[in-house]
Amino acid sequence: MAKRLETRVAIVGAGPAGLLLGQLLYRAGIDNLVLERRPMARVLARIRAGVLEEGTVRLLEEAGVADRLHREGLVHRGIEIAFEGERHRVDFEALTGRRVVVYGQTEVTKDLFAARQAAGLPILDEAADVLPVDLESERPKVLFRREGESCELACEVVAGCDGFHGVCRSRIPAERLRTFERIYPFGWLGILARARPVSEELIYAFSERGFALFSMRSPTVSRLYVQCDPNDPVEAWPDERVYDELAARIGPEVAARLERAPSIEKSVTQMRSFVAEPMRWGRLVLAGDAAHIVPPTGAKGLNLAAADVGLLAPALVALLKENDPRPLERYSETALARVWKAERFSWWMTSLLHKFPEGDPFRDRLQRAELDHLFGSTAQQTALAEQYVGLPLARA
Ligand code: RFL
Ligand code: PHB
Repeated sequence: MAKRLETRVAIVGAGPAGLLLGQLLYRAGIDNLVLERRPMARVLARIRAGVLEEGTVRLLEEAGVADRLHREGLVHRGIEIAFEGERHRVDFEALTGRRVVVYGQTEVTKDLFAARQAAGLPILDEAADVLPVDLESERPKVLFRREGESCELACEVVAGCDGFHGVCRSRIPAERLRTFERIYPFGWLGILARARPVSEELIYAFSERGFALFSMRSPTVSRLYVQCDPNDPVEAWPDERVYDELAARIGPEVAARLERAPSIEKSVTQMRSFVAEPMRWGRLVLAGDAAHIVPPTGAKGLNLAAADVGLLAPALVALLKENDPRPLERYSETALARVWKAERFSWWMTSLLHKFPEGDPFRDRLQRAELDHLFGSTAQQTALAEQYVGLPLARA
């Protein structure tokens, strides 16, 4: 006999998408339950994104979890792009009147988790064999196993916030699901280190040796990335090699300020673009990485997840409190229109700033021309800036 549980919205995944959705629904008075495959301590320790758009910050405010973000987040008014020893600033504030905030996804997740705990709302972590069923009915269920018990969670909507490797997307019948994918021939090796950032702003560097990114988490913690082979094991990148590459790719002036502190985290990320359509099927909705992936160059992944949730939460409120299914019926189309623009931007930033290993001289010349054009053109810089700070959030 399975243990029976009940809620209005079953949220699969306790990443930023799932936790933010849970918090927005809770504040709207809608009961929800979060199921997570990993131990929560593991989820809370992940080091990922670092840049928040203003729209993401607004959603975190709406969710009531922005106090620490306002205290500790670093407001950034622009970025620098380095090429052949020269740095060019893209001034977001002058070009768009807007800014971004540097505040780690790890901290966002911690803040959301703390708020959920303070409200006494459930997260069932270490949930195994999670399987949403009956998604075409108005009473779907999520089956799972936990602490040796079979469980059955009855609900009205299943929110698939279970990331790229989750189970929810695969519950859309293959003949209804269309996917689009591009895998890039490189990855990012990222380290976190207790070292003062080399600059107050992020520096994206392109060089013949490949891409490098100088980011941060605080005035005393640096987050640094170098383009690498996507199959490189982290062991191939001892700290000395990482720092040597960072230095070689940025040039001597900035390299002189690089503090070679031991890394406290190190990982390799494969670069991928991916979109699944549609983002709703029956009473299953997808949000965040469960529906789409971008390469991290444009800092869009977490922000896209938040934008989906910003659209989804009011659509679920309309359905579950006002009995109006129309915003939810429009959710997929509305979300995808914005998703594809962020996909295009992330692909463009990635293509602009990485060394493509195939050795296509025509492509290489175009890339240089594009960088040269960007540095000399206010119009092109404005296009970059307005997408980096974030396109307007849609309403369903
Ligand atoms: P997550 O964070 O992957 O969370 C999904 C959760 O679902 C759980 N799960 C399951 N639970 C139950 N049953 C199952 N069958 C399950 N399968 C999976 C997982 O354990 C997990 O806890 O997805 P979410 O919430 O959609 O959030 C998306 C973001 O995490 C992601 O887009 C960003 O991290 C991407 N990203 C960046 N985004 C930005 O906006 N700005 C950045 O600067 C940025 N930098 C980055 C990044 C991602 C990176 N990596 C490592 C992929 C830099 C890096 C290096
Ligand atoms: C980060 O700080 O982790 C970061 C910043 C900007 C990006 C990607 C990652 O484009």
